[in-house]
Amino acid sequence: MSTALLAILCVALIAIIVVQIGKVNELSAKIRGEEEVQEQNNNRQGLYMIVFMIVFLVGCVWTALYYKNYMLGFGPHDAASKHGKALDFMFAVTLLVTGIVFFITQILLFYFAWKYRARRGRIATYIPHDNKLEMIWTAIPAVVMTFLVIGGLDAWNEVMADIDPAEDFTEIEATGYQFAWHLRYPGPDGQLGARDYTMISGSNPLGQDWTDVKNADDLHPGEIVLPKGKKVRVRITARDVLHNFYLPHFRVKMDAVPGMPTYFVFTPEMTTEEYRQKLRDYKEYQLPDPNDPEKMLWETFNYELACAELCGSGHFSMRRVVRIVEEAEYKAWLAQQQSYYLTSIRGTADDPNKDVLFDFEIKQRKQEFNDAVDKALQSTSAADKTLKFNYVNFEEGSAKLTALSKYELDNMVDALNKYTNLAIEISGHTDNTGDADSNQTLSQQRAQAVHDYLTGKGISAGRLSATGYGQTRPVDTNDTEEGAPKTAAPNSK
Ligand SMILES: [Cu+2]
Repeated sequence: MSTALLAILCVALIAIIVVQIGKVNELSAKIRGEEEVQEQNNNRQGLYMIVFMIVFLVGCVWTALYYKNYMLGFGPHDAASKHGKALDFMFAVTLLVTGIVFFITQILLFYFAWKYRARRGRIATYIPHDNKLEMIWTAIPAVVMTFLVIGGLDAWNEVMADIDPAEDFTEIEATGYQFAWHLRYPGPDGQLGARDYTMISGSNPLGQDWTDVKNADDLHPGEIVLPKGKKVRVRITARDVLHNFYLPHFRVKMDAVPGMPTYFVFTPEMTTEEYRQKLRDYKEYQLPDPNDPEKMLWETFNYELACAELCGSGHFSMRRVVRIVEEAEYKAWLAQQQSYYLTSIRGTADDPNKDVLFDFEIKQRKQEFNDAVDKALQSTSAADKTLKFNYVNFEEGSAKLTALSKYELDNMVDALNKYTNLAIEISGHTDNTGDADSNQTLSQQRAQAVHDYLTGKGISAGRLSATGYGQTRPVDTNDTEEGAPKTAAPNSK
């Protein structure tokens, strides 16, 4: 407040001085003659021009140096991606070229104002038109601009180039909505599954088509984690209004438009940790973090994803942390992520594939089963020797096997064919709802159904026995609707 008052007083004072000088000039002009005073005045004004030029240009250089750490590509604001460095370089070249022009024109402007000030006996030259001059000051800027524009186009084409499918790259997807980013990573298959906006629902935020097997392993992580040094292609889209996918440290910025998928390809070149170590050298980052005073600002630094399109009242909350890590750490992180489909959709009412098994599930279940068989054969404990048919089910209140049960039963057939001296007891169980006697009968029928399936596949009946235990020995909490998991207890002969 007091500074502002002081500034106002200074301005007022200067104004008064100028007015007073004017009055003195008027008075002395009357005494010494108008012309002489006018000439002195012109000389003084010319000198002021030169003084102003020096102060102004020195001020320009000083502020540019003083604030250089606030500019992209300088100081702590280094680009963390390959193309980001190219873009920063272009900015620097443009700044240099326009800077040179700026200094030349400013110096000439003030120098001429001084040199050609009015003097006694000097008459101004009148030049109505000069073709040569017109040519020169059109041609030089045109040539310089051409180089800058071509350089810019070249950089643009390089930055916007799509990926060659033969290249090794990671593809992720970011969907903006009010007010967050929903991220999607391809699972082990490396491919993102199909989407359709009409399929968007509470349980299907991205409208993924669950009948597309590529969707089965897709991940929905809460943060962006990417490996250093590998090309990333980001598919960018929006669910409601315009958003903008902005990674300032990587010089990535692209609109997210509903109904019009866009993309951006970039290669992160510094891990978060490396960037922090670099920031450590700058005193503006050697201050305690206001949110975590135990740590310095450079220690708590994170790359971020922001929305760069004012998309509504919660716009600010679209920030997400971006972590760049070494390849090994990335793989470990990826291995921890779980498929959205398998954890949230598979087997629920929203699953259109309830009656089908995916190839990878068949393989995975076979592996699980074979491991259990191997364990049973090696172990002496009764618990290990009891194999549970996790995926054999019956229709409700009946001994009719469901269609999907055959996969696990076929695994059993394979195991029996492989270990020819293996014999098993098939035990049938039910839950304890309903009448004990009928449960007993049902469990016996169900054990028999499994027995019949196996003999139907060529296993000799002599190696199998089937017993119903009713509800007397519940195998586990019956979480299947059919209510009757079966156990098969292999006995080595
Ligand atoms: Cu937004």
